Amino acid sequence: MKAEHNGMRKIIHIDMDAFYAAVEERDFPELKGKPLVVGGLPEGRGGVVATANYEARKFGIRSAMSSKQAQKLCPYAIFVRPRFAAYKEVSQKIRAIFYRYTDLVEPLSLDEAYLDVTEDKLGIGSAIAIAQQIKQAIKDELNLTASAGVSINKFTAKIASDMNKPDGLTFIGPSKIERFMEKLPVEKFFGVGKVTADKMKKQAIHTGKDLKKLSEQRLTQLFGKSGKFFYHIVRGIDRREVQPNQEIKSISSEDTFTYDLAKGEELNDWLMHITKAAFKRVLHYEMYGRTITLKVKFEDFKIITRSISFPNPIKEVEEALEVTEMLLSQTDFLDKKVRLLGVSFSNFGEAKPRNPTNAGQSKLF
Ligand code: DCP
Ligand code: MG
Repeated sequence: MKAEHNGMRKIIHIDMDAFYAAVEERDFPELKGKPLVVGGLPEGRGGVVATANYEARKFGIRSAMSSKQAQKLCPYAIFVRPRFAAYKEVSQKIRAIFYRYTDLVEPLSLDEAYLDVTEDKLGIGSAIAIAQQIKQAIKDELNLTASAGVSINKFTAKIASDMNKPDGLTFIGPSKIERFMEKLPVEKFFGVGKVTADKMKKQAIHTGKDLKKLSEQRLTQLFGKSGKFFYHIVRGIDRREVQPNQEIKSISSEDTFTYDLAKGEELNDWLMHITKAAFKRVLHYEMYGRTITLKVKFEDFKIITRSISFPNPIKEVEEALEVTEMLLSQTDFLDKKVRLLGVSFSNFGEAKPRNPTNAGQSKLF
């Protein structure tokens, strides 16, 4: 058992404000104060909005909306393409700030993380003070703003961080938590999508207060495993722990075929397709491995893997395609057909020399 203070944890949820857009405004100050959309350009087909700054949101522009619709809502909005490398760099820097206070950091995305500061590294003690310091460091060192939620569990910390955006700091303490949950509309509950929300409304469940009237058994009956979670969460109980950074060890893609394939042309086409899909992920994460592994599952369900490592990371898709083709051609099929092919990239060591656990100790930026 980990030491806990009266069993009460101190959890912070941090979420950057209008993240991609804020980085663009910071790096290109001429964009400041104008409605800004980061995402596909409206003239390009199928473009979607990744995010919009708060000026653009006034017009109703939201993430995941088509760029076309966004342009209709605000014809004067400025559209810029995302610069993932820049966002990733900021993300690493905010994480380095978090690690100054605790190693229990669970990133949820580039701009969002849970921190367990029940026992903080600097002995500050107050989770609110830590959240303030983190926000200040993000402002001073990165010229960006974040919103923080402070509470005794992940669920309420996350809800809290969203309550006073942008640049907010919201504390939901233990004495307020149950009343807070009673007022909360069911849509805001973790795991409640549109379907579940509709189902709840049919049962006259609109808020936490309504949920609280139902027994654990009834909730489980209605909503399965989530029902149990709802029963506890509405009473302010969420025991999910902050899971420290699960480092990505490999990036892969695989496909099971609808019918088994023999060695030959079609298999090579699939291999090319799967290699490209895996490499697309590599580009997304910008994590270049030095090892490529080919996985082959045969019709008798036997799995073999073949890999090859290089002194330098694989940075080009052509290189990856050449390697996987070679690995496949060297594989002995023993006359068996193939059910599945997979390609993975690993061994990111060289590409990521920075160690996040000590990155926060000194001023890196
Ligand atoms: N994002 C995306 N596509 C989505 C949602 C988000 O590409 N459908 C990207 C762009 C966002 C970033 O992820 O900047 C973070 O997502 P958030 O939901 O935290 O949104 P923002 O940080 O942009 O705004 P907010 O101030 O509401 O947190
Ligand atoms: Mg955000």
